[in-house]
Amino acid sequence: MDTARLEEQFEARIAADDRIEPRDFMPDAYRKTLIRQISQHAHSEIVGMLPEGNWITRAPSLRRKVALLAKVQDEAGHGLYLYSACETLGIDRSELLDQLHSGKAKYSSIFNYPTLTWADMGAVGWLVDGAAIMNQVPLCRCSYGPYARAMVRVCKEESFHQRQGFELLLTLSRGTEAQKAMAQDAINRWWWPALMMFGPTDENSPNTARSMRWKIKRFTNDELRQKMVDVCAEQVKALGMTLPDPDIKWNEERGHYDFGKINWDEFYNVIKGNGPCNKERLEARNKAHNEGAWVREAAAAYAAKQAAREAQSAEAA
Ligand code: BYC
Repeated sequence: MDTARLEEQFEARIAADDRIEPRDFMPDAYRKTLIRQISQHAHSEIVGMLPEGNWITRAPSLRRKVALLAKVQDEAGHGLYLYSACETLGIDRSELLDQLHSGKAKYSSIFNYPTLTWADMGAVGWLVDGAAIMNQVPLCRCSYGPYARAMVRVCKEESFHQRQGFELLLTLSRGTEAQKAMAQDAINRWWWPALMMFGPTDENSPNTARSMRWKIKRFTNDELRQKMVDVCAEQVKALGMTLPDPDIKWNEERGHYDFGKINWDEFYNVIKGNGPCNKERLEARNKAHNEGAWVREAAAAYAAKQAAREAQSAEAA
């Protein structure tokens, strides 16, 4: 069948809400954009372990430590499902890791900010995982099967992460004046970077229109950002805290909260590699990868030994 006919069939399947599977025909550009998005997503999960990993040894109680450890372990798992989903598109994991370690690949801007106090564990859970859920629930309906299926489990776990963050902030918000101030300071620092997680405005987003047409993305960056503002503007009231934006105001006509201007210069600066922690994050990932070389070598040697044994017993049989 010629390519034009195959592309026509592909478009018809997308229009019918069919799932595209790894062995199905897909246009090159669809494959490329999925590799781009899924690999950036996988890298984000892996780099995303670092800001929280920073607080595991300093958690204030055993219960908090167990919850934080579980959350960080979940993120490692999410990274692994996502690398596997990406590999179904015909790219090798080692190539993806090289792209991350060399600084060529992007990962979420949010993980280039430092976690300065214990309250940041609450703000990250509430706002960063909150933004992640907002973005990822629609990805469960993504047109590419392996990505959509990976997202189902990821979202269940993200929901637990978000609630642990909110509950942590709620506890601080009922604590001493110093604890309340620490919670408010964390919210102030994480609010704007969390809104930037959704990506550039729709008019400055080169990939959105096509990804929406292919049903990879189901909502635009601005639509999801607005949903996030609407949810958080209400939830912050339960904490007795405020969002650091004097322009947040309910707009009856739009049926949404209006909000202030995002500092897009800051966003582009961070994704270009000049955020507060970009260098530190890449160094930490490179160090972990190099120190893990012996594990990969041992696993490969073991696999080769097993394969040789199996070949021997197959010959003998
Ligand atoms: N940070 O045309 P656009 C997590 C890039 S993991 C850095 O709108 P698209 C979690 C974008 O890649 C969170 N780069 O792109 C983990 C593109 O660059 P390239 C990660 C960004 O793909 C652990 C350019 O800007 N979640 O939540 O249509 C602990 C133009 O953007 C960012 C995902 O990855 C950013 N914030 O839309 C806790 C979800 N935003 O590739 C939590 C899956 C944009 O052209 N990804 N860029 O060089 C997506 O949904 C989409 O890729 C995005 C961007 C909405 C992020």
